[in-house]
Amino acid sequence: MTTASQYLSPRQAARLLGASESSLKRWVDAGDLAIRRTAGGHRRIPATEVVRFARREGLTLQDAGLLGRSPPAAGRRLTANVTRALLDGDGDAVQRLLLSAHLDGMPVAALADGPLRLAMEELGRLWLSDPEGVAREHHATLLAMRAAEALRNVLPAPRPGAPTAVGGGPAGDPYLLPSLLASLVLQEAGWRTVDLGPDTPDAALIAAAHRHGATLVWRSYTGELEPTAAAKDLATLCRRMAPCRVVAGGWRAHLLGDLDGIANLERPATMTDLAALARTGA
Ligand code: B12
Repeated sequence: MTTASQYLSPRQAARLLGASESSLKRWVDAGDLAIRRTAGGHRRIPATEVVRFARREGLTLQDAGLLGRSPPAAGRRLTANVTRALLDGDGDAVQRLLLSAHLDGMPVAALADGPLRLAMEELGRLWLSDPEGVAREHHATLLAMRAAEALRNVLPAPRPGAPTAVGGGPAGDPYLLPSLLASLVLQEAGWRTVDLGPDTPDAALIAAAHRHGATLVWRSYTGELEPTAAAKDLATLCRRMAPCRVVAGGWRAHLLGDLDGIANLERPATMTDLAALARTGA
């Protein structure tokens, strides 16, 4: 069976788009649909490319079975499968599971708050009992990142004139996934995003935000931090960025205390909350 991480023949792609093979050829010739050639010279179209094209053109996918979509898996089962795939180091499976769930209607924010967060939490306990635990955790982080980037391929591209959001983790914070996921959630809500990744000092974030004309910056507080200093830095960041919105979240964000009275600071607890607030302004 063809899976969402694989390739379709022109005939399959046309069927999926509910179009004729000659229309498909026209789109390919016009450069609207990227095509690859197999070693034997056969034309193949990445499934993710077909989904992206369908979204852009407002077409409804006609035969989702071609993407290997499974019926909506119960959340717990999806989490168990993602955890298993990450533990096994099976990157294709992680990608397929997340992509299928997303194509079945699960927003990126729900994938982040549910299966991805829970699977990584489970992985984070391995080091206590398994000498290879740290290695498996590192590998899993990279596999989860690749799968998250594959989701970006099927998100709608930002519309011309879409507002820009720039963000990353604070200086000294090594965590990659939370900031990457925040950028995907914002993109899904219609923003153009620039993820600066982990360990991004305030001065660098501010310079990048100005260069990109950002109207929102995000911070993910996940790594170890000194609460008083981090809260002071965040207040200064808000002051220097005003009136740009500053969105602070992450596992350790609650350690920063109340920070009341900063007009341009928003503190959503989850990616789902981020998605909700991102819809205002996009
Ligand atoms: C992977 C990992 C690492 C990797 C990171 C690799 C990388 N480059 O990304 C490395 C190896 C660097 C690492 C290091 C350490 N780690 Co670590 N790590 C993890 C692990 C397993 C997963 C983190 C992750 O990516 N989660 C996935 C994200 C998506 O989930 P999340 O962080 O919960 O984020 C959610 C929300 O907070 C929110 N959110 C996050 N960011 C944002 C931003 C915005 C704007 C919004 C709105 C929301 C939001 O949405 C997300 C989805 O719901 C966690 C386990 C866990 N429970 O989190 C341990 C964990 C956090 N690490 C831990 C520890 C102990 C350490 C080390 C001290 C280990 C050591 N001895 O060196 C160091 C400290 C590093 C530091 N400077 O802070 C402990 C912390 C325990 C504690 N209470 O303090 C944990 C909980 C593991 C454990 N059970 O012991 N770690």
